[in-house]
Amino acid sequence: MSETVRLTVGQATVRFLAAQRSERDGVRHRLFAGCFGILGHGNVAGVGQALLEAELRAPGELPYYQARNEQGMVHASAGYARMRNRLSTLACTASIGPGSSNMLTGAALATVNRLPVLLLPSDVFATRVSSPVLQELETPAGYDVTVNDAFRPLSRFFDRVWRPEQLPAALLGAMRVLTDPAETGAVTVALPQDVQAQAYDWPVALFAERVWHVARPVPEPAALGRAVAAVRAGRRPLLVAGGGVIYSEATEALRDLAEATGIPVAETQAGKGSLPYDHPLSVGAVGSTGTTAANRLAADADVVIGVGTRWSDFTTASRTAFAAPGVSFVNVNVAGSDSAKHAGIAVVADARAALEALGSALAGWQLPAAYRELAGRLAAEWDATVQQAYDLGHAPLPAQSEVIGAVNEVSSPRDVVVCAAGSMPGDLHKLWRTRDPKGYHVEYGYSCMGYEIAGGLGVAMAVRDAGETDRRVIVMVGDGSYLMMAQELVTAVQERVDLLVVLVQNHGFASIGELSDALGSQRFGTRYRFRDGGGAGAGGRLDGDVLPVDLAANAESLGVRVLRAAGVADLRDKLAEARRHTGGPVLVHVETDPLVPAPGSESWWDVPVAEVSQIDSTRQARKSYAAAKAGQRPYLEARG
Ligand SMILES: Cc1ncc(C[n+]2csc(CCOP(=O)(O)OP(=O)(O)O)c2C)c(N)n1
Ligand SMILES: [Mg+2]
Repeated sequence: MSETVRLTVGQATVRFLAAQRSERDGVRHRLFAGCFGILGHGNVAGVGQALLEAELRAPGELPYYQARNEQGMVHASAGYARMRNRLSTLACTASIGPGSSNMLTGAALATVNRLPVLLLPSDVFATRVSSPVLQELETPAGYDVTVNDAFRPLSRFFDRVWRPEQLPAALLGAMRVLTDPAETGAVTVALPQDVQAQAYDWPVALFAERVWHVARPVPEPAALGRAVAAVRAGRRPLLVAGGGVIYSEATEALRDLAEATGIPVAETQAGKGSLPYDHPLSVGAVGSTGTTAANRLAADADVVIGVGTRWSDFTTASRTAFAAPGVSFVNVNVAGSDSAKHAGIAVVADARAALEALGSALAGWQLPAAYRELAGRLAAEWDATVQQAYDLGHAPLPAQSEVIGAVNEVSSPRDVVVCAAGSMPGDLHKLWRTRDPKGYHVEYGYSCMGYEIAGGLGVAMAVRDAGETDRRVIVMVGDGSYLMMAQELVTAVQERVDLLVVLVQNHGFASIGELSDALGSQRFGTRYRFRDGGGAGAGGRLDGDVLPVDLAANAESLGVRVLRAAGVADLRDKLAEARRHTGGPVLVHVETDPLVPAPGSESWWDVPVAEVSQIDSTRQARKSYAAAKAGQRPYLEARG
């Protein structure tokens, strides 16, 4: 008989999580830096009790962090995981019912962005003795269906532990998926509330330190050979760096390959920072929110080498960015599904391993100097455009590009800018001068309003845990996103986490307003205005006065230090002051003019316009839409 220890399912889960490690390149990390939670009757006496025992028995082994909203705690965990290149994350315990279903949006975000998070939603009684319990979803056609089944399509692994005996296999399966770079995302282990408190005799070996080796799969020689032949045949190749380059810590290998061959490098949102903005072969953002430098090279490229990218519609400009007849793709990706996109040559491998292998195989081969010079010239032109946008001098309120410029210029090279939704992600993609591989953190897989502050909290916790005292985490958030979810500011106050928030107040949705305008929908429903037309109730339109909200006062009321900036010069001073603030979150509030767009990308994004309409502006927009649509390519040409 092997040695056993008697613990509840909750206690066993917590003890197991504390003992997990990840390892890559010989370096070990705690797989779980802690456990976020909001306690309710579903977990207070189960996982909650277990966290109390852990805190008393071995303080710091799996610290408990109290969140304000379950969605927020999943975002924070995803932000943490991204900052740590997916080698470390947090677990999230939620109560049954709404506590659990509040995590669904966070689960989707983590899975879409391929970021590991462990979700432990509580569930209905396994015994069903007193069903229906509070917050139980009763499905007449099947009593084993609960709200937690909604996690199944959003999770890369899902299990429900109806009996203690099932726990070890569920946990081991969960860890494997969390640490697999191709499969990772939200991992959900649902824990019925009675089972959490149930005791069982566990083998002691379940709780031994366990190391999960994060693989760096090498390319298959034949696949590498096909890729090398395609690159050598290219006259105008372009490399597109995605998030995989950063997670794999492949930025040096990328730079070496670019410098040796002269292939210019463009970046997706997740891949921004793969090269410093001023590297001679960096042409910056590509696609719908790209630079004219990257987009002009993309339009003429004959071979496109994607490394660690999912080829989202923003990257391909809805399949219009790569316009040369016969353009072909080489896809380096650790996930087979991504490597097969656009009928490309698939190289299923870790980004760093593949870039190093490509570098060796292409040794001695390089493009003519003229192509390098073209890339450099286009990049310099774009950089001048960026400087103009930084220095616009728009009055009376500044343009958003000036705010981005001020934040960029006041920040230090290792600072991390965090954003997710609104007009800022696109503007940052175009305009932010990234100087460090981890300096740019824009969540644009799910582009989830409300990620900014919660995700930024996770990033700042990761920076703190890594002892990186030379970095500040700067969250850029719009008023719409702030109103969607700002409450994790209180968690930052509680944990004394240094977080610098720049709140850009433009009284509504500048992004969707501009999009609406371009699509003939006249900015309908995108401004935060009183309903006009007299009195309460329907009848009038939302075109009255600006609403009297004061988000700076709101932040102050949560215990945040707040600085109000008036104009760009004052903003610089306030940002410099805010950067010096430590011991908790600080917020700089600035108003901008929502009607000043960022410089154009010479690109497109497919958002369908009404095919029939009584409104002239819509009919006009439909005509332009049809014309742009004609440029769309299927990217289906077969390759040897
Ligand atoms: C949760 C969620 N709901 C809706 C959207 C669609 N959406 C994208 S941007 C945006 C407006 C964002 O407003 P704000 O944060 O003020 O930024 P601004 O557009 O003014 O820059 C909306 C509604 C979204 N991305 N996420
Ligand atoms: Mg706004």
